[in-house]
Amino acid sequence: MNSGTVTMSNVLQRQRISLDGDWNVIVDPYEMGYVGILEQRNDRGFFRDHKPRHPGDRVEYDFDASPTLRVPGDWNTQHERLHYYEGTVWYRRIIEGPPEEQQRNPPGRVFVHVGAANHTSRVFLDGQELATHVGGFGPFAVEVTGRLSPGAHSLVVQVDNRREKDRIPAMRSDWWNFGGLTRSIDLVFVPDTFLRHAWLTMSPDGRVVGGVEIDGPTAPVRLRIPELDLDTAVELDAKGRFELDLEPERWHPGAPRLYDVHWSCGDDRIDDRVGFRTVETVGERIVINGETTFLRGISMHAEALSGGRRSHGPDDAAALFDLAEELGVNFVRLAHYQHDEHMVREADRRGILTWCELPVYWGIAFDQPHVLENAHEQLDELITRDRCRASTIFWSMANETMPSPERNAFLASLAERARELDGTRLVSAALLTLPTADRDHLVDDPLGAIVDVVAINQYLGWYYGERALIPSTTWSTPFGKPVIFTEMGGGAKYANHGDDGQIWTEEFQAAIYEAQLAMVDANRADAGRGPVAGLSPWILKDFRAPVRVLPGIQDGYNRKGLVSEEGEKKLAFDVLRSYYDEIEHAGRTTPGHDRDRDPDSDPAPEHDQHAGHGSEDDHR
Ligand code: GCB
Repeated sequence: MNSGTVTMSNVLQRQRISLDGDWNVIVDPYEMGYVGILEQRNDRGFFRDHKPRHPGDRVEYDFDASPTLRVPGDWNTQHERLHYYEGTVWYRRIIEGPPEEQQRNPPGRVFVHVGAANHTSRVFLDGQELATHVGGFGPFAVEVTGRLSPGAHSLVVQVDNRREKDRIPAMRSDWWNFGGLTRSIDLVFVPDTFLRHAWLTMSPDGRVVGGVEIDGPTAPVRLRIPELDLDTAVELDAKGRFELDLEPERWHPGAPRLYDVHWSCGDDRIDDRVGFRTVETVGERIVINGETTFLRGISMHAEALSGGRRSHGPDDAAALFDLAEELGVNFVRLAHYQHDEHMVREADRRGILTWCELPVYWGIAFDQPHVLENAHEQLDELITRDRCRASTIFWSMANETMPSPERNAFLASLAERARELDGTRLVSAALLTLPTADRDHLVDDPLGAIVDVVAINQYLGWYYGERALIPSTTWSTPFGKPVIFTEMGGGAKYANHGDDGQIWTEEFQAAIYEAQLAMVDANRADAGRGPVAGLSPWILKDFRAPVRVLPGIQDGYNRKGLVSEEGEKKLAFDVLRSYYDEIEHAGRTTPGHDRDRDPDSDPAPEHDQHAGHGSEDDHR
């Protein structure tokens, strides 16, 4: 699992030198580049970045003469011959030391920070192996303090995206296994003592709570929020947590109030923008800042709006959110793995709620202790990075995992850890549902007892179920918790028109949405009609998936997008937009909006929770 790496939050706010740009690369499908560090074989050991010392010196690689790949970026869409490549690529960049920032007095500390490298990577500086990181979507940092003396230094990162049974995700996923240094990489400069983590958020009861983790000789921590007249020494408990007596204006979906927040600890300074809101469940409703909130959502992959490449950075984030906003959402599901930090920061600025997810997806080796260990590492990276973002209301542990004692224990352990790291947000996981003969679905996956919200993926009208019966379908759980449909939808090729009985047409897809939205409406928790507290249909945009092979229709793309891979809108986009528009405007006057009610004394509206559910056999 990970070694030599640390987590570090607020990196975007820190003094950095970007290492983005062109890196020389060696593609190494047969794993020739890694030999034991003690084996002095300069012909291999690509991490040594060796140059021939004399005319007869045999060195069978040469980074200087090797091609380049852009960082950040996936390799699959940069070179035709790497389109389907799964294996190792060695990245090399020369850094001139010491960077100006390091010439300060005192010099402080330097880290290499990697936004994401899919899937497993090793970091080497001047031929020395410094760290291994496992997990393709989590950020990590490697300390290089004292190693960047004057002159040129070779930074090498080995990135390997093979699918393995004991990786997370494992052997199969319905998305492209983009390899590479897919997010930004930076040198980060901090003083000897610095705040590795510093976060503030609001607990469900409206208290402002937070925590810090100090790295280096300890020093007092101060916090300033000028707009709230706060300038205080922070009193930490034994776990580094604290509470403040503050009543900030609330950050609200659609009205995102953010405050300038300034941290200091010794010589360290961090400036952040932070919002405060409460989120809780009350019976089958999701309540934000005391108001029942119906989640008008959409699911997204981290794929750019054009070109079918892995998305990264602020521009891609802005483009994806522009489109989601056009749809009228107040919520996005960032599926199926940890997205770029720019996404949740953009969501904070726009007032859009987010669901953040781990890639614990299909076929995970739940019985292997080292897999659980890595899931914990990935969870820690996600939560420590984003627990200061008001937009984030869900930590999702998994997607579509089959109940078994090992899986239940694995996910229960993740839920416990998530609540330990951040007890202020909702914990969930998207559950698989399968066809039933009955129109009344009971979802009784034992995980329902652990999560705060029962998230259901269902494909009525697409993989199963008669479209005409969808509107009269009901949903219930034995858990008395909110239900959200984290997936629903169907495929259509953009500009393929026909009647709504013709599969792959825009009309067919739009008709599924019509039927599904009628069902959602008839089961809405905020209107007292059932347990459904929101939805995030599958999916905003057509996305690359090697498992989607139908020629002329799929051609390597999952076609369930509301827009094509180039952002062209299909008919279903408007169907969903109209529904969201309608409920947003109706919502202002529904009795579900209840800022003044006391949630504790206000049970969920009555409905026939267990009526006529199917047999055990209907569910897996
Ligand atoms: C699912 C998965 C998602 C797939 C989708 C589909 O249930 O969670 O990753 O892409 O269905 O299109 O089949």
